[in-house]
Amino acid sequence: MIWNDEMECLPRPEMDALQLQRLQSRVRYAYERVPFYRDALNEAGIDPAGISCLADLQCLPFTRKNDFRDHYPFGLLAVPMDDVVRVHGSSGTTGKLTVVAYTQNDIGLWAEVMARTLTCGGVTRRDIVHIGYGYGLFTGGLGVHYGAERVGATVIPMSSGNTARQVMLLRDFGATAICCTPSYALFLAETAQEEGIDMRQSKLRVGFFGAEPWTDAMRREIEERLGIVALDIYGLSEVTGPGVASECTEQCGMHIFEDHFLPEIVDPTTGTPLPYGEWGELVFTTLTKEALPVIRYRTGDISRLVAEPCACGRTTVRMDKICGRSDDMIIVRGVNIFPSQVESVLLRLKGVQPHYVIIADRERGAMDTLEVWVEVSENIFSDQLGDLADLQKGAELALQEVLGISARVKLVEPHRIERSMGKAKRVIDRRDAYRS
Ligand code: DLL
Repeated sequence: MIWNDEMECLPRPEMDALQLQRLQSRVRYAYERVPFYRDALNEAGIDPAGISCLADLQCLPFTRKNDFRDHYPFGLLAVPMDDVVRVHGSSGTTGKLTVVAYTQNDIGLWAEVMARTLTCGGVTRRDIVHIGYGYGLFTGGLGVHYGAERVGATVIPMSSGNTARQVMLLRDFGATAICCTPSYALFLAETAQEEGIDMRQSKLRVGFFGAEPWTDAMRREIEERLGIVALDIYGLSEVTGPGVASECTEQCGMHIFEDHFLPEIVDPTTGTPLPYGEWGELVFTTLTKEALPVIRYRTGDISRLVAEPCACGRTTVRMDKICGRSDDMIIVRGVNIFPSQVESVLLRLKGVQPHYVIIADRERGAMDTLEVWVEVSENIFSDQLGDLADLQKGAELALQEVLGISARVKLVEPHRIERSMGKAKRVIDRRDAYRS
């Protein structure tokens, strides 16, 4: 089933024409209403009336997270506060909150793209949707909520936390769909197991997971433990929240809702646009948002675009799984490392659990060190010491092969690594202490 087949299956030439018309009008709109965009476009010598083809997008200046921070809290708004009906925010890891705002139409658009997302996984009004994303300033909870209501499903607005109770209610209410971060889905599965509940016997059949990077190996783990189809969903507050792109049940890339969000891939260092198929940083321009239009927003997320049509019938461009954020990447002894590389190695090994943390450190004046802590399964932990030593050695060899540098693996007992209710923190960079 497709929620909006007119837009999601639009032939390419018509989509291009729609995008161009919307781009022209949105850039003019931003220029007229937001001093920041007027200044940036003037400085780049761009007259919005001169945009005549989609390729002209590449001449427009970028917008960055810092621009939001510099105009905190409401300096980038294109409408008066009276027209704003909702505010959300995303804190990131450091610094000020990134504030975003919505008009009534923006909330309607958000519900529409989230309805498309849920329909990508076959959700209908007959479903019961358990929402375990946090409610509040974070866009996850309320974003999914409005989409599920738009579909007409029964919504269980759980938010995050109180995990044992969530497991009980998942079962008692007979939820058929679940939405939360992938790391939290695993925590729910683990908690259910401890309570003696087999989630594979529950009515759950599909999950919508996002808000943090996760690998296909993690997908298989979640699908196996919860007995569901696990889909990847993508979005970010600055562009609207969840609902920018979603996998369908073909599970081969996320369909970007291109009539609202215009994607590009650029070289993360130089900003040069890259062709379809190449990995680089995702950049989005919003085509319809009213309160907070964004032009060429640098997401920091690394992915690639796929143009081939999908077997599901949707014609929209797809984005590959995010392999990391440019600012999540750590450089150890000159080598670039993404947590997703470590995750894909660890989850291939028998006897380890999908709970890990990566620690980069530096002895004063010495070389960088890389350590990976990973939990082992209960039965292995109580096994022979020799087995543990073999497992550790195997993990170190596999990491060396994939990362290209050596990493020390520390096998830790079950539950040693902190569980997250929302976005998991995978990297601890202790070298920060030595940076001035
Ligand atoms: O995380 C919106 C969201 C909520 C998406 C629920 C999906 C589900 P922010 O808090 O602004 O918004 O964080 C956005 O999260 O730039 C990515 O780095 C990361 N992210 C979001 N979805 C995915 C995903 C929400 N599917 C930042 N895979 C983005 C990898 C993701 N990373």
